Parts: sequence; C-alpha cells; structure tokens
Amino acid sequence: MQKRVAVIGAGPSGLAQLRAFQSAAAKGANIPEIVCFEKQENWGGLWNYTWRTGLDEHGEPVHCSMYRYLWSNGPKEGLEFADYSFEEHFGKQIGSYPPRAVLFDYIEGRVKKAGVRDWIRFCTTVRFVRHDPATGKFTVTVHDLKNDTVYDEVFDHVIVASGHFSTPNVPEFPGFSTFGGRVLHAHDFRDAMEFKGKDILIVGTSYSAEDIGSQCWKYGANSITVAHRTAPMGFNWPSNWKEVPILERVDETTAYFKDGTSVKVNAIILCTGYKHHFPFLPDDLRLKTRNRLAAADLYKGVAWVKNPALFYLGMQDQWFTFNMFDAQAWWVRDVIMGRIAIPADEATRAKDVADRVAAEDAGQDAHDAIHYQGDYVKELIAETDYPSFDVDGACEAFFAWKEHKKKGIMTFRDNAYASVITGSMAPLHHTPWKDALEDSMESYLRN
Ligand code: FAD
Ligand code: NA7
Repeated sequence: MQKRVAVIGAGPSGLAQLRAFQSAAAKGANIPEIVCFEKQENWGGLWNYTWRTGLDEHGEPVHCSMYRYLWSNGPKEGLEFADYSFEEHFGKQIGSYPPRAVLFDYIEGRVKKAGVRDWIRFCTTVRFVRHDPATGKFTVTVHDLKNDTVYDEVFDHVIVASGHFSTPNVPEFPGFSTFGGRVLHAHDFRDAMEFKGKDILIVGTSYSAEDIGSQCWKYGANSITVAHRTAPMGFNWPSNWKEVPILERVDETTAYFKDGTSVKVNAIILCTGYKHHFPFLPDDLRLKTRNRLAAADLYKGVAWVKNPALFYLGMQDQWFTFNMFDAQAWWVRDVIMGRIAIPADEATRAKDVADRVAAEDAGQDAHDAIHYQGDYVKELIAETDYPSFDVDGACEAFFAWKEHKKKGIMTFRDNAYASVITGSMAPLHHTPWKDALEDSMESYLRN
C-alpha cells in the first residue's frame, strides 16, 4: 500500500515539502501520495498578498500579514534556494532586497517548474486532525470552502506547514476603547499611504516595528514614536522619529509613557508579534512554543517528540527562511521514505530538544544566533541530497546586513551582496529604497 501524506499549507514551507518529494520522484524514487491542503485560493503563504483584513470571503481568518510596499527585510542571498537560483528564475542577477511581488514570483517559479500544483487542494481549510493509536493513522477533517462540504481523509503522516506569523498577539493598554484614532495590529497593516501626514505610535521593537515604521516614514508620515517594553532599537533614526519607554495609557488624543512623557498621535500600530496557533490540532498533537530558534518539543526541529509520524516545518524564529524550510522538508521526506531513522524512544528525542534549547541559550547575541541557525541548516542538509551550499557565506551576508543597518537604517537596502549559490554579485538597485515609491516587479527588475 502506498503511504499517504497530508501537508497543511502551501506557503514557502509546504511548497518546499512538495518540491522535496517531486525531486525524489524525478530521480526515480517511489514516493508516497501527497495531498496538500491550502485554505487560500493560491500558493505562496504570507507572500500571497491580499488587500483583505479580518475575515476573508469565506469567513476564514485572513492569513496575510504582509503589506503593500514590503521589501525583503534581509538580503536575498541569505534565503536563495540551493536548487533554483535567482539567476535561473529571472535570467539575470537582481538586487539584494527584492519587493514582495518579486519574491512571490521567485517562490512560484520553482514549484511551477516542478509541476506540483495538482497536489494542492486550494480553498480547503483543515478543521481537525485526530490520531488513532490503534491504527497509527491520522484522520484529517477538511472544509472545501468553494463547495461548502466537510469531509475526512486518512493519512500515514501529517506535516504542519501553516506558518506562525498570522495570528496576532494583541495586548491592550488602558484607554484603547476611548482613543479617537485607529488602533490596529501589524497583521492588519496594508498601505502606508493611509498614514501620510499622520503622527503614529508604534508599540514593539522587532522587525515589524522597524519596518512598518520605516514604511510610514518613507510614504510621508509626519512623525513616528516607538514605545519599547525591554529596550529601544537604537538605530540612527530620522529626525521625526523617536523611541520612548513602554506605553502606560492613552486618552482620546494622547499617549502617555512610563517616563512621564506624552505625545499626541493619530494612530497606534501594535507591532507586538504573533502566536503559534493551531486550532485544528488536539492537545496530544499541538505544538506550544515561544517564538525562538530551538522550538519546543520538535526532534531535529521538525518531528513531534511525542509522535514522530507528525512533523512541523518552519516553526522556528527565522534568520534563515526559504533554504531552512528546504533543509527541513528534504529531511522530513527522507524520514517518511525510510532513508533516515528517528530514535524509537521518546526520551532520546526529548534530549535532542533539550540540547538544542541549551545551545541556543548559550549564545550571547545575534551573531551567535545566526551561526546557530546556520549550523542547524548544515546539520540537516548533510543528511539528505539537498544541494549543499555555502551556509557560512549566507551567514556572512547576514552579518554584513546587520552592519549596514547600523550604518543607516533607511539606506541598508541600497547595498548588494554575492550569491552563495552562483557566486555572482548582485547589482546595486537603480533607485535608493527611500525614493523608490513605485515598487512593482517591472520597476525593480529594470537593472
Ligand atoms: P506561511 O507563509 O505563513 O504559509 C502558511 C500557509 O498555510 C498559508 O498559505 C496559509 O493559508 C496556510 N494555512 C494556515 N492554516 C491553514 C489551515 N487550517 N488549512 C489550510 N491551510 C492553512 N521572510 C523572509 O525570508 N524575508 C522577508 O523579508 C520576510 N518578511 C516578512 C514580513 C512579514 C510581515 C512576515 C509576517 C513574515 C516575513 N518573513 C520574511 C517570514 C515568513 O515567515 C517566511 O518568509 C515564510 O512566509 C514562512 O513560510 P511558511 O510556509 O512557514 O508559512
Ligand atoms: P517579534 O519579532 O516576535 O517581536 C515582537 C515585539 O513585540 C517585541 O519587540 C516585543 O517586545 C513586543 N511585544 C510583545 N508583547 C508586548 C507587549 N505586551 N507590550 C509591549 N511590547 C510587546 O514579532 P514581529 O512582528 O516584529 O516579527 C515577526 C516576523 O515578521 C519576523 O520574522 C519578520 O520577518 C516579520 P520585547 O522585546 O519582547 O519586550
């Protein structure tokens, strides 16, 4: 009997899984039957942009957390697929910080070439997964949104690739219900033009805070104030940008901070992160973890310690993205195909997780964290036939990126790096990021 494998989600992680199996089939291997369930109408995950917020046309929570003018927040040289370079896709080398639409096109290019679209059931939400210890099988309950029918199918393995930057973490501060302007989470931020001429308060100090603030600045916000809970970001900000301690309360017009200062604002954007949220999983299968590099309860970062027939992809906090998802997907494929063995006893699997947590905790700074995740990628690809690539070179691109951010937070995207896959240098983009208001794919590729 051919094994059946369910993949939940057709974002970069789920697509990596499809490509991993297809590449084995292309080399003559007998692969399991793969069924990928994707609740959206198209693939690409977070990169599949929509103007919608809240609920979608079927009443499902909108998955997209990306915004209209998003450009890659790290160098593309850190995420390039080892089996499908940017040059192969675009027919030439391109700039190092592509806008969203360019990266979507790249993600899509590889899976179009692989011919795996037929493996995906679009507009199909996974509602529940049950494991039967007697048979060892999983029953997956899904909702076909277009036909409005619910049905069950049985699988030998389930791979959860549903992402973890979609369900917002939304704290409340006193006075929010009487504040006179808009309060929104980063998940619902779409078009920076909405905040042109406005005074904005941002809560949070991580990627979303930095990038959404920068977008608002680029598209003409009057001022940006960023409130921190732990520490300020400390970049050399433009003159109309300031960092303040944590927000204590707001009234109809004004935000008040812990140091006694206050500022009048028109809108408050909560850039307070996301939750790992799996409403379709029962307690015995559901991952509960903080957003960290060594995610809880996952052997080798992917196999569910308590039941290693279940896998999770991309659940770590991310320096590496697409190439790390590939490393995970190839490794999971090889476990399912019997090429790699997982330790039979749970204690050994749990020790692997504890060791990973300790190794992450021993790191001192971002530099160590980048090496830590790079070493993880190396560890996985060494065990499969994923094309090996210069992971240390990708780490170097991240270190250079960090330095460029320190030098100029509004100019770091004006730099270029060498591909670790083809060795060729990216061209400098024709327009500085801050002046490139028009960021369509056509415009970006004119280099
Ligand atoms: P996702 O992209 O989230 O895809 C998950 C998929 O699962 C979605 O298609 C969703 O519809 C589907 N799904 C969810 N639940 C169900 C269900 N119950 N049933 C069926 N389908 C379901 N990374 C970078 O490398 N560079 C960047 O510049 C960058 N910028 C980012 C900016 C923002 C604002 C955010 C939020 C993230 C950014 N990332 C960036 C990181 C991002 O996490 C990864 O690039 C990537 O999208 C993760 O892929 P994924 O497949 O794991 O998850
Ligand atoms: P992150 O990286 O998880 O960061 C969340 C931020 O929100 C972080 O600065 C937190 O502060 C802050 N936070 C969380 N809860 C609160 C409360 N209650 N009050 C104040 N501040 C809070 O999420 P991002 O959205 O920035 O990034 C996620 C991904 O999107 C990332 O991979 C990018 O590629 C894009 P802390 O430092 O913990 O005090």
